[in-house]
Amino acid sequence: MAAISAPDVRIDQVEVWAFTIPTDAPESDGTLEWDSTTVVVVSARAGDTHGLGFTYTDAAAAKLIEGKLAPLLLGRDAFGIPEAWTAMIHSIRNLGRPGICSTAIAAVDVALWDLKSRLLDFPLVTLLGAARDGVPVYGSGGFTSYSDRQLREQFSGWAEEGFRMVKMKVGREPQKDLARVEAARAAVGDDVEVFVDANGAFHPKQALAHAQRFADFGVTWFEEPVSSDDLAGLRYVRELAPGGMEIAAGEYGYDQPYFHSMITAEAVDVLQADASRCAGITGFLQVAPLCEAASLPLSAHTAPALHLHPCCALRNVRHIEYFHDHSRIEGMMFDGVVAPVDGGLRPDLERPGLGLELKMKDVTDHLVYHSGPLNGGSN
Ligand code: SMN
Ligand code: MG
Repeated sequence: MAAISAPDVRIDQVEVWAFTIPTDAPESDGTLEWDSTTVVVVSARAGDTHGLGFTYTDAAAAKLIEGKLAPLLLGRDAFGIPEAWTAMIHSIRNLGRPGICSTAIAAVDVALWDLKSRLLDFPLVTLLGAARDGVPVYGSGGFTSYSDRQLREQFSGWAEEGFRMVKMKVGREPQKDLARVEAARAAVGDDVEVFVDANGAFHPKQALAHAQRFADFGVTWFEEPVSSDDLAGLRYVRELAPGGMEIAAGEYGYDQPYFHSMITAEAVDVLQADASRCAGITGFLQVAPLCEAASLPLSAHTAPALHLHPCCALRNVRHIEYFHDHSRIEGMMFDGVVAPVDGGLRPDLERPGLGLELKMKDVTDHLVYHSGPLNGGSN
């Protein structure tokens, strides 16, 4: 029997950029304010083919990729993603797995998946194996810094575009939350689900009291009602929250043990994971079976253009968060980003990989770091 062997294709160049993009308005949630978002973009090249990856993080991740991860990749088999991923995870042992290191690995891992599918001329979902042809999205914004008018305009706009779910921030000024949720409900009507995200702003009993009042406006999703570090508090709110209101968390998960702990603590009804944080598509794909084993749905946190293909390869993804900042930035930075239709996203199967190309000239003013082409060393 003839053995099937992969062609010998080696990664021969890596390049890294960081862009810092100002928000289009002041933004805050229950526990943080921000005025810009930094995107780190990686290109991994093998001969004439390049793969593109990105993550939302600090520019320090770009430096880390240049100094620590790129030298590990150069000369390596472009088809051997698990081997490259394992080497990257090993290399940051003494720096700490959560945080910037995992976001840096994420950007590289996404570039490697994109490269592999481009080398084979497949859309990434086809390489992974499609489980579905699209994924519902929920519009996410409703920042605590928004006036009622901004909130209503954003939410009614999404409802008119066909979104069936929208998420708003709560918890900064708790005394204003009920009126804000009431305004949100009025803006979207009765047929659109309203989600709230407190980003850990409440204490457990305070969260529970809010959950009961939010239920009067039909809120069906309460994200991070208390700090995600307080698994017992999350569980308390989950168990006592009104029927029909799901408790969600998981956005600060960088590795499998984190997600496993959240699941075994019975802290959530829906687990969230973010491939741009949990070491890329490779890490994200490892979360789905944990959820399956616990009969929990998985929801992709932010970065819609990054999550679309992997989510179409998974049966148990409930939805993808269509986060205002990221949908705006991805449209600005990349050609090939698909727009939501009828409240969902479908990958463009005419394009290989993730289907994205960097529109460098549109973002060059926001460049804060560039490694230049890296092709030294070999493995
Ligand atoms: C969030 C926090 C930080 C960055 C992006 C999004 C937020 C969410 O908690 O879930 O939308
Ligand atoms: Mg959140």
